[in-house]
Amino acid sequence: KISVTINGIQLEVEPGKTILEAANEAGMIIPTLCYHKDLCIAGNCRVCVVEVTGQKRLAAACATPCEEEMEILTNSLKVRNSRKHIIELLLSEHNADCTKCYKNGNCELQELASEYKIMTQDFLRLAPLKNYTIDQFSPSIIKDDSKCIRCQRCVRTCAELQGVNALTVAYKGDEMKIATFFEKAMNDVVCTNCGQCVNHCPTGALVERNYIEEVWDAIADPDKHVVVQTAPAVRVGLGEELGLEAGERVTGRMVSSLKRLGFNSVLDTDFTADLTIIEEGTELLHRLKKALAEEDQSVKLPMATSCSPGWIKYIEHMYPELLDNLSSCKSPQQMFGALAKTYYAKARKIDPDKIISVSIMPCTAKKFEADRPEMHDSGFRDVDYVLTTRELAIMIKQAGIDFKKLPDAKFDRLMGESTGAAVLFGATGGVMEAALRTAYELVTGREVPFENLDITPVRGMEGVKEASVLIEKPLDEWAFLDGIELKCAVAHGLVNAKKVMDAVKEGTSDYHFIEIMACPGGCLGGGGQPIPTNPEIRQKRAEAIYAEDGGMPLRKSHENPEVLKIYQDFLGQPLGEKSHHLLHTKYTG
Ligand code: HC0
Repeated sequence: KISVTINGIQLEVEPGKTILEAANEAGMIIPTLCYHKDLCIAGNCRVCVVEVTGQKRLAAACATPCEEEMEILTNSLKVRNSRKHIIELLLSEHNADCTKCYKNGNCELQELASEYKIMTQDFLRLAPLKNYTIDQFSPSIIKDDSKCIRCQRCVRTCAELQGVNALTVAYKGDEMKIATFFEKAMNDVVCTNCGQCVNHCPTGALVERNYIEEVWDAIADPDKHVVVQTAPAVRVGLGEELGLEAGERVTGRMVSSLKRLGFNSVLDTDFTADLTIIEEGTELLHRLKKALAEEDQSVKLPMATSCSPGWIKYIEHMYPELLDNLSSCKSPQQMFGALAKTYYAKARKIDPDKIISVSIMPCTAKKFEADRPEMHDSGFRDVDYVLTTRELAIMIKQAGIDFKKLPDAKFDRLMGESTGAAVLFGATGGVMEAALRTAYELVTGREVPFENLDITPVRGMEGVKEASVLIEKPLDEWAFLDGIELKCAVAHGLVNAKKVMDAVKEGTSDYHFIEIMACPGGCLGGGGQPIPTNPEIRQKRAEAIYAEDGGMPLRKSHENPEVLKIYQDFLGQPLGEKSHHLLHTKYTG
């Protein structure tokens, strides 16, 4: 350990710790803007400057490691004045129409301006706003350059977490801006709509395209029947946006709030997550049979999950030659949408034309997915509006609902019943774990050989995880699998997806099944989740997902009674004609 003094207090810190980390751990808060725990250090905003005794220039706390005997002041007059000037300069180039900004009340620059009581206009006329662009062409993301402070968090996010590089720094000096390739619209470049840039932006420069008013209008229309589905990861994130601790499970209160908002039926994406496992698991077994027992070379392995729309857009852009490796299953959101206007409409005797289908997702790419031309198999647009976890929280606040005091409520039926396997979808490795619980049992007639059904090798935050399950003594139908070690890989964050897909492309992978989720941590770390999202918060949400699974009476998708019922009453059999039409698709890039 090394010894440093911060604001007169002597501290022992680990070598390599930055001044920012050491101060924060000791309860001394230093403001930041360009810094984010998920990203490499940039040190470009200078808001975190501190005074180091003996040094003429102020140092950026985020980028300066502690040194033995260092004496640091985080709140001297020089520091305060300097910080204030920096904030004033940032504001001078910022379109500070705060009351009309979507990020009003949740903007880091606004918070700093408020803390430092920036009331002068010293710089406001020196740097008038230049011509700027507001890009509203994407169904998921709005990019407003007038709000950008050029901290480059979005650029680092897109490069480091996602390896997509849709955003970059263009031009120099006061012309400098964050731009796409040739300044095209986000919708026309390699952007996957994952929204990680939105989640990491400190201001209103990158926000989700919101559909709050459209949903209020639908709820108010007496001629419409508005159904809402909630994604697995929303129940472990929503509370944060409403004053609760990270990782607090709020499933019952979330359902209660949706009922109070006026939705006609509050249903669960988890139901179709269970259904996905039946369809996808069956598809995997069929592929294995063709490839291994019939030696059909046309069958592509490994089969890759297809439920994360950011991942789908990524493979379309980056590995179009591997599109046949994707499972043909639509995502649970889209399966739900197609069934809401067919199966549900029929069973509840409602004209599908009158159904408005809304989904609450931790994801901005889900807005893009619902907008895809492939997603009209019910004869209508299958999912009408997608709201993020954050948008739902806004509606709850607008409605004057005191979320903390809400009683728990239960999902409605049909399409509201689910198992623990389905909720796992919200965490990286969850689809794999759910699929293995079912596929192993279908093949062998026995439960998957992991204690308490917890397939721990696919859990955790490692970028790429591997697991294998030895199949022994399968049922007669699956005899060809006897002695086969089923090999699986799980990747989250597109930078990790690249590692797995490069191996698949080069033919050096021997996996049978891979799960890829676009966002770090899986959906629980989605671009539509509460801000901030960072490694500790993702960890807490993941623990909540596993606790939710552990507490469910049913924990295997094939045991979901409503899933059994839909096959009996409507779909017939997995991969049958109706399933094929409503629940499967082919992405062609
Ligand atoms: Fe996900 Fe999903 S698990 S993608 O992360 O598969 O967004 O939560 O809703 O559709 O179920 C997101 C989360 C979903 C879907 C499910 C899958």
